[in-house]
Amino acid sequence: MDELSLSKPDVQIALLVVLATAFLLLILKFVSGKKRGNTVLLVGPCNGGKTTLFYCLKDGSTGAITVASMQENEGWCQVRNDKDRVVGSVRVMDLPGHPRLRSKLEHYLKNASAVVLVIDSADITPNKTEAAEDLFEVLTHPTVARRRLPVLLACNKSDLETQAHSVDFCRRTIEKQLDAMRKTRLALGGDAGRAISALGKLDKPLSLTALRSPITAASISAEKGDVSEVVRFLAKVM
Ligand SMILES: Nc1nc2c(ncn2[C@@H]2O[C@H](COP(=O)(O)OP(=O)(O)OP(=O)(O)O)[C@@H](O)[C@H]2O)c(=O)[nH]1
Ligand SMILES: [Mg+2]
Repeated sequence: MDELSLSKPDVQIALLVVLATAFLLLILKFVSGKKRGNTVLLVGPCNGGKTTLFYCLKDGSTGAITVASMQENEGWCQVRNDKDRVVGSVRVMDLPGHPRLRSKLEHYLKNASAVVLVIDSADITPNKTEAAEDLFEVLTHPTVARRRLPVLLACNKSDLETQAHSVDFCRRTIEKQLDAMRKTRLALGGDAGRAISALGKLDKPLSLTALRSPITAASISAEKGDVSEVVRFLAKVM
């Protein structure tokens, strides 16, 4: 009886320690899983309009004269609400689309809070491979997959009315290409370290709207300053 009453507090303390440790571990897991970087990345194939969009977001300029980027542009963009009131600012980085400079994407994704994939909606068919490759790199990046970073597919150049494809067409084109790419990459087996499971179950056709990282698509015209969908996206991820 004596022995039992002596050991009771010890058991209680031990239980408390175990519970407190489990609780702390749970909190740590939650915090590290949700922790995001602080930069929104503009990525996508050459000529999609990333730099034009960057300057439009940064200083509201439209029709900026650009040349193919050889290095990143970085700046803070003010975010406005629907009533045009400034509600904060977001760090935005415009990455060059040139395939030789694309390796930098891997590095910047570690500190990204969200990604905007900018594509030329008038020229999506010849650029679908590059666009899908970029999306593959983004979505299967271990950090992106773990943090479930939001992605916006910005279908740019909507002002080219007769040539620009619809958002739905662009999304489906990239979806198909990404599906084919994941099969090929898996068959080749060269994707060690990539979170392929982030692209959904293999026995089902890939669907961009049903992935772990939420993907939205919008029609924009960076040249004409019609970028409200991007601003709305920035406000959400701020
Ligand atoms: N019609 C139209 N042209 C645009 C639009 N946005 C960009 N452009 C043009 O598309 C071309 C490429 O734009 P950039 O912003 O340099 O493209 P980028 O994605 O930064 O290209 P890289 O730096 O090579 O990766 C330029 O001639 C722009 O003027 C748009 O919304 N509408
Ligand atoms: Mg550029």
